[in-house]
Amino acid sequence: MSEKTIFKRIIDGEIPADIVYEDDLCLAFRDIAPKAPTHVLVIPKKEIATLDDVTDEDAALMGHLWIVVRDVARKLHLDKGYRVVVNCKEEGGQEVPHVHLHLMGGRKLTWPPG
Ligand code: D5M
Repeated sequence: MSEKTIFKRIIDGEIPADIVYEDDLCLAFRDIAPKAPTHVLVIPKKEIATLDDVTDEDAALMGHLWIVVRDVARKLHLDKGYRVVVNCKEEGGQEVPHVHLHLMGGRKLTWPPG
């Protein structure tokens, strides 16, 4: 059996996280290595490794994550704007194999990313 990911351990309460929002379907917590003054990860509680592993049946869940991103951005006063990033698999720069949305804001972000 494969080991739990770090995010599954956060979901299960085995390691601490700075949680900013939680409901039955998802969790939002501050990134441990922030790339912007505000950097939050929004993750489904369902274990899905990558965006490439999302199925049609996950459509409502994935839509919910976007609504949570919007609400967390409002809660954290990112009224000037923000960026949402999903890294997918190796060439996309994904390190943790549990799908997550990066919500970043609090400074002027440059484009394109590296
Ligand atoms: O991004 C994975 C992100 O997960 C990366 O920005 C660091 C963050 N991370 C890793 N471990 C933790 C813990 N324990 N708490 C909070 N944030 C964490 P990726 O898109 O996979 O490269």
